[in-house]
Amino acid sequence: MEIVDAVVIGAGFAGLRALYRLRSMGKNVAVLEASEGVGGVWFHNGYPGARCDVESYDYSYSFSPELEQEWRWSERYATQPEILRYINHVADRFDLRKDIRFNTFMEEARYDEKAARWTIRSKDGRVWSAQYFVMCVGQLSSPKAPNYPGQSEFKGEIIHSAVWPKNKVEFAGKRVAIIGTGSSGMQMTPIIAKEAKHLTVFQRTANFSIPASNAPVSDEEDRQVKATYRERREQAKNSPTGLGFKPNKQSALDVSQEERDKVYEAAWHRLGYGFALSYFDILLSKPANDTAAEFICKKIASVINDPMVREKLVPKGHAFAARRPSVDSGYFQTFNRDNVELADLRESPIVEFTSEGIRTTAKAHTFDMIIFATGFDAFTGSLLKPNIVGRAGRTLRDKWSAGPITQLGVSVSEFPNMLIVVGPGSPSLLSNVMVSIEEQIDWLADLIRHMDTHQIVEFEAESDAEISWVAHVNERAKETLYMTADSYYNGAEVAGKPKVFMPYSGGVRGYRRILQKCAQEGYSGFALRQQPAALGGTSAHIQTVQA
Ligand code: N01
Repeated sequence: MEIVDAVVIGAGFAGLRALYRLRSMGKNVAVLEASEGVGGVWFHNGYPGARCDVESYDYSYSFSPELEQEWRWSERYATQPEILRYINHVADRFDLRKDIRFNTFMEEARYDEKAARWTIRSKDGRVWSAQYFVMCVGQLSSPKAPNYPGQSEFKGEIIHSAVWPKNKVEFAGKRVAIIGTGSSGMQMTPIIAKEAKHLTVFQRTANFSIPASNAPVSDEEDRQVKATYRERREQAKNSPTGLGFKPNKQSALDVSQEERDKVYEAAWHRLGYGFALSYFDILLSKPANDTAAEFICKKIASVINDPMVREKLVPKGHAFAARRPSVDSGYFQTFNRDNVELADLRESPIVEFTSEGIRTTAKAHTFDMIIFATGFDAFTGSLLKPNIVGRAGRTLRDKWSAGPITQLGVSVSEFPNMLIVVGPGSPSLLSNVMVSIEEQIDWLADLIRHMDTHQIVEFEAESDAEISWVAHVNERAKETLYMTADSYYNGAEVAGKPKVFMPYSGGVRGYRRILQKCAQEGYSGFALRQQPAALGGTSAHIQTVQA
């Protein structure tokens, strides 16, 4: 058994940041990572065209000014290989690998109530004992794939976008199918279309998308960003989504159509995902949203030649950004190519896979390769995969059977000394996740320092506090249009999953204030004990003023 202060699960952006921060506090940390490399979702999602939809300079760590200055991003939106190079550079530069146990899948974590420690077991039988158990497993890390009748009969290759092979996948001369038109499907479509003999894209829901307007980063831009990086970071931290866009305080309904179209036109060419912030009420009011949706639909329609294909590709039936919109590079234009076909799954669902391909209610398609771009069991998938056992044998699966319950998105009652980074109940996927990761980890580190200072051995979310937090998360979600559409934000992506809103929609700035207030109040909503509760310890709140 390896005895450490903290076990961190996952060596993606969150896991490495947690390791760096805890180690700098003198903690002995072991990071358990299921794969053989760092990067998390960026390690696995190596499909062609994979790139970030947050600008490179903002989708990067802010904790080291030296790192900020020495790293040179080559494009406005970095590709997956460049992001993977970056995170590998971080791992090497800060000598993080020595504390990462690769090829180590955490199968079980069990809380020892008397010792106030977690016992963590890997699939291959190794054991760790730690005071703190930190889940940095990501929100989009548990891929989901359909299971159609006859799937195992297919003679060709089946690949999932989120488990992309490390060797180069050849498309030349092949008849390829892509199932799924979320960000992954939309990003890979234009690239595969250029190489493949024939490409069929199976669409269930037509998705909104904004052009990426990607471009190389010039030396002058790089110099400008680096000269003002601190201000840029502050702006990101203080923006609603962590993306740095200044919110427009105007309503979309308070301006003339002419003025609105000008604003939308500018946003269309520059903002990507930030288009949703063109007016403050786009995600709050359906009539305001309709103005944005109408503009986007016209733009999409204008680049598709075939009227029948156009009709199918133009999004309908859900509000813009109520489901995660994509940021694409020529997705819609790709359907003007002779070798590309759109298969509408609402009109003609898949009946079965055959040895030759896919049979829908309309026709039998022949393929050499089928790609599932069907997404993830989001937010809770990876948190519920291992068997996590808290107080009195209570499992997290059982506790969350009706949906995730957390105190501030970071902690769960009955699971003392367990911390979750960018999980459900926090801004997570509704924010620039890098801002959220750094913010939460710094807060968790301060909590641990507070515990050390005051000889506290056990913290635990209070049950009343987490009930209030879940109610608050739901109240904030009800103010928005998020619950008007089925999406992975609300558990609709997996059949049978509880239909509850997962992330916190109150914005990163509002969320940070709540975290800060909690800390200033001596971690209100948490029991802090100098003896484990199992040995009679009671909560001892010691108020501090955070720097
Ligand atoms: O997954 P998705 P994704 N039969 O869930 C369809 C991030 N990301 O991997 O919409 C047929 O969005 C499903 O159809 P429907 C980003 O946050 C970021 O594309 O449910 N189709 C949908 O079209 C993104 O939001 C980047 O009707 C099925 C698609 O598969 C998130 O990851 C790049 C199906 C799944 O879309 C997930 O994106 C890539 C079935 N049985 C991803 N099941 C960046 O740029 C599902 N679908 C940073």
